[in-house]
Amino acid sequence: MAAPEVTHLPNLPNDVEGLRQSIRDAVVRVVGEDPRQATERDWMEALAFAIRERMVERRLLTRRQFADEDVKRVYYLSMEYLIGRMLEANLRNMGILEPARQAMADLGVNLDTILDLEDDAALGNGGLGRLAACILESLATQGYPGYGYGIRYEFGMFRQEFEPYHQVEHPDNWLRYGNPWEFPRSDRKYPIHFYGHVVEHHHPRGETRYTWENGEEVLAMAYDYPTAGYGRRNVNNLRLWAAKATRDFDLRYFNEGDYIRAVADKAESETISMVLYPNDATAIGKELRLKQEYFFVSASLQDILDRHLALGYNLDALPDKVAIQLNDTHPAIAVAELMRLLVDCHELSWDRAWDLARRTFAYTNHTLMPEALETWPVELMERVLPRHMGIIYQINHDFLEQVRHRYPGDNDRLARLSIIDEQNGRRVRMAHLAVVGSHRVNGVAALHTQLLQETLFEDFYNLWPERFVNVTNGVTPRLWMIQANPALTELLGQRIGNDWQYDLDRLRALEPYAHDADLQKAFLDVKRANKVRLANLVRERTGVELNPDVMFDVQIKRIHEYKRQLLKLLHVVDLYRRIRAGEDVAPRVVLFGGKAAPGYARAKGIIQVINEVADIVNHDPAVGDRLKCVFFPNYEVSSASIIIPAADVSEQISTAGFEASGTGNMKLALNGALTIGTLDGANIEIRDAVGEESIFIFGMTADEVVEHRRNGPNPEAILAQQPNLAAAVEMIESGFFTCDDPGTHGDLGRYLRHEDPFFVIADYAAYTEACERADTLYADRTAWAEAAILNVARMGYFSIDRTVRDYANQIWDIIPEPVAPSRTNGAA
Ligand code: GPW
Repeated sequence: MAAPEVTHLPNLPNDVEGLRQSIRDAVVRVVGEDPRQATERDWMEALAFAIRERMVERRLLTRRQFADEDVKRVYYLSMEYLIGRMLEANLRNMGILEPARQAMADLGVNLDTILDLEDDAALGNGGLGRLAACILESLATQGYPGYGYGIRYEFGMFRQEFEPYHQVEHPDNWLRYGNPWEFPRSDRKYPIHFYGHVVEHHHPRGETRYTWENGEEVLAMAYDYPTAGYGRRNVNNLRLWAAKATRDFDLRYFNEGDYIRAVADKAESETISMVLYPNDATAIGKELRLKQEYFFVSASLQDILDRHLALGYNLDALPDKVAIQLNDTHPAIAVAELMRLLVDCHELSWDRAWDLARRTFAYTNHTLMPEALETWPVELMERVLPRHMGIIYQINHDFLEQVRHRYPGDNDRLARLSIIDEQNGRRVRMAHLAVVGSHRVNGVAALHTQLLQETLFEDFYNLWPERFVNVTNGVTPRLWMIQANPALTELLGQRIGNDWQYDLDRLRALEPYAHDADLQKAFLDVKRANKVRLANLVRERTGVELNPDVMFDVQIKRIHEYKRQLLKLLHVVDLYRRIRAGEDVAPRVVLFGGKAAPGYARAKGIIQVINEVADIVNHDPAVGDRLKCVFFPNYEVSSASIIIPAADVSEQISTAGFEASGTGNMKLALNGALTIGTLDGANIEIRDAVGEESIFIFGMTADEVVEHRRNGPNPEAILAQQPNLAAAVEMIESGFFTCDDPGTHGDLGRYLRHEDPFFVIADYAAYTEACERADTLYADRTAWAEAAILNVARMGYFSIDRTVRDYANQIWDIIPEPVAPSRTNGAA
């Protein structure tokens, strides 16, 4: 037992006076500046340091308690965490936002100015990465022992600029001022092996053993980000890995005197964690990507096993003490890596290891789209990860034996189920590896899980129906309501108290007041104030002036053909043409936001044409306030939290069957926007929750889309029957909006007339009809307010806290462990 002096934790004060002292000291001791000369950025850094020392203290208390209580832990493995800014979130979740505001004011600094200086931590592309960030926040808030593992990319999601219409990508150098939130752990390093070859060692009695020899090694070094729960003392940890060269590199060429080559090689080996691939829902297929995946998976599993053993458990207890969630197939190589660690390094028998691995892993699927499904050429896998290729063959062999036994003679089924795709030049199907190696597989919305069972994983579902479960996505109300929408938060507090902050279902208490005229007025006032706030930001970023009394119609998400930004754009062009023709149309502001993957030409073309249309529409004096179109540049988490509370209408118009869930749909509806949407992803569950009166559903269902495709779609025939739509398409292809590059819009016309792979043309009439229903309701302010209030009141189900409880109960088998107000420390 260590002396009390050694086990003591500092227990820093959280009142205004205590904070002020910490901040003032940090300017000198950490930033190294004279408080008399400190800049705003110096104060920001000092404040961050004052918070982080309080966070780490609670982190240690949390860890002590988890160790004392022998808890089961969950580890979330994700290539992406789309966190956004951390300062305000950490202040709020630590419960010191208001004292810190006061302390800063005492020091002569305005907190809001400081908050705006911070760069987003954008270590993700979109929905998948943001979901991971929400899940970590909820794990901490609910007191679950849950940890994130990922990559500390030096460069996150690129910064988007328009020059002037097309997207240009700039590197996101988010670490250029250093990062006060991270704790570099140079004592936590693991070797990661690539290339080389495998040597077999035959034993007369017992199993053949394998060693992986030669090749290259790089080190994975841990950087820890404490993650605070809201309204609790629990602080969990997100551990991100950075690549560091081994000492090997120092020795390799220095002896031969090739100093420059040695340093260059060293730098090259550290590129593994340099940059996030900016592709959303598309497999990348590059060797460096495979190395990134293996790099962070191997480091995380080595760390997990080290902790497990250090806590005194034996390996047979692994599934009882550890759950590992694979966020899509990006970390699916973990199945083979855990087998390697257990069999080759810890010398377990194959069968014992397999039983442990399968009971430990679970896999979340986030898409059905074939281009997003990762498969690696066998030849590449063999070269980069030779031992893993051997392990995958063994897993596949055992698995197919089982299938043969169950379905004798069914060779087609064997080929369909095999982890190796023999059709397309031999590739490893990572989704199959993940399903075979997990005890649970989940989709992220009811429709998505159903389609997984009926299509992509049909054969697996027939084999193991009990393995498949649904866990519908959710969003954290701390960021997406309390932080993003303080005005509505305040109003809710006045009307129904603050319990909803911990239990979002309690928003239902608002229902009885939906037709209360005072509440309706207050609700509309809040929305208008949020629209003014957004209009100010839009003016600053784009120069476009928006009228806050007009409907704000918002489509914010990655640019993808299946998400159908073109459907919204056709509507804009249609309205514009009709306004010019003297027709009276309901006024609206249409706001787009989102990035295109740099190599996705069609998506970049969509951005360009939207910008070109916007430029013409916004400068046409015949239009005035009746139509404005804005492409908000560099849409990211921090701008989302200004845009979402200001939306009247939420566009969720993907072709049915393609959006696994969506989570923007949830954030917007929670903030009182009414959804115009297809019966896709979680839109269906949102409709079931909010009721038909608070949502505008339109278009083909997933079944009808399949049927429509089978019948051979004919967009030209539809255009011939719809003069408004035809006129809009003609206006675009005629070059009316062409500003930059003549001819590009002709190509877009051909695309819509002859390809239209996501049925924009076929759904257009139904879509505009839904928009008109929204216009009619919007014109009746009382009816709109009532529908919007009911919408908010009924969104409780879409809290990430419910999502996380579903994972905890159905998949992880873990329970909350709230940290008791100071035990070990004797603090208040
Ligand atoms: F393709 N999603 C995403 F499934 O944001 F891997 N990026 C991705 O690479 C993939 C999925 C992947 C999204 C889904 O498109 C969206 O529908 C879902 O709400 C979100 O993941 C979170 O589940």
